[in-house]
Amino acid sequence: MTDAPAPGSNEARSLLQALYKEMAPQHLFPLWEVLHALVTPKPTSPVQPHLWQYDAARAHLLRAGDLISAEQAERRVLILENPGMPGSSAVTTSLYAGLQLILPGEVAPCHRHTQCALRFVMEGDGAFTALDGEKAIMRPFDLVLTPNWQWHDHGNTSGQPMIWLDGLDIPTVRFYAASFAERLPDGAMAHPETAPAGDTLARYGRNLRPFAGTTAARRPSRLPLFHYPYAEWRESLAAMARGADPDPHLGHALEFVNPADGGPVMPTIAAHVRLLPKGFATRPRRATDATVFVVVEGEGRARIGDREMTLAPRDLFVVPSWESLTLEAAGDLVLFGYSDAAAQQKLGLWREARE
Ligand code: GTQ
Repeated sequence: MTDAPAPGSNEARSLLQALYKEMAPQHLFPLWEVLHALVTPKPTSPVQPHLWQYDAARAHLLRAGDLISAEQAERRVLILENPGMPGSSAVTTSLYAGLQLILPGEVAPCHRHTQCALRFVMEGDGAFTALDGEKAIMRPFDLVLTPNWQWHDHGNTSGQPMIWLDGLDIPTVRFYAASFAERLPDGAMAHPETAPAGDTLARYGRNLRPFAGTTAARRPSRLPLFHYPYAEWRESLAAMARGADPDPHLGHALEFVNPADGGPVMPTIAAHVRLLPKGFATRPRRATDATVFVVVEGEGRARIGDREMTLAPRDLFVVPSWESLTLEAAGDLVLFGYSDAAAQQKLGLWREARE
């Protein structure tokens, strides 16, 4: 210690390099070499803005449909992988997105897992997701939830192919190393029916709920509702748009809520819809929740940082954390979006900035 060189001198620097080399085999590393990359003054993200044109993705998915059955695949899905995170199967650092195809007559076998999932219907009408043995009949642009550890199977008893967007928190669960998954015992494909389709919507979806502790309280009390039909959310947006000016940063926006607590739809995932009237352009806004969007209706443009994208119906795009987003509606533009805001808000991390 006594004959140590002056800190910052060339001699000290070269001794430090020698120290790093000696420590490395014991898995010890100096924080001061990496601190500024670890604790950054603002978010840095590998996630890149990206747009997937629906028609191109759909063509590939239908080809896969000729080559592998839903049963063989367990889930026949094309992953929307972020170009900034090759090999990750992730669309953002915390979320996954995929397009799932079920052909007429097929079933995707029943399973459950610790990942939370949402389904947003892209095309087709009349297939189902069954949650703990209750079917939700899926119509275009319906939102259906499969919260963690609840049994779910999908099937298509309609006459047309059915495609929906799967949004899951797979990267989040991977981060916590908390993935568990299982199939129904004895190779069973479908969960036995526990309630008629629409039962949960009737009991919990109309500002009503069964008395706690009674036999009528069938669903988990902390997250009862799992089907948010397009016909309902679209009507709410239309009524809003008739009655008031759009918010300058969001347009007319509504978040899907869990009726049990008024919070986001699942512990890790928040979802919303918005309507931008024809000719409206938002002011730039950024937020820490990277968001996956689906164009439900209309045409327009998105500017994400310095990237410009043309939006057409059913296209999908991703906005990274803390990139500024501006949207312009050429005709009435309706978007669905999901993000990890639900998790970030619980952790005290979520921020936004409006210009
Ligand atoms: O339907 O349960 O896209 O478990 C990825 C993993 C869908 C599903 C996906 C899954 C599912």
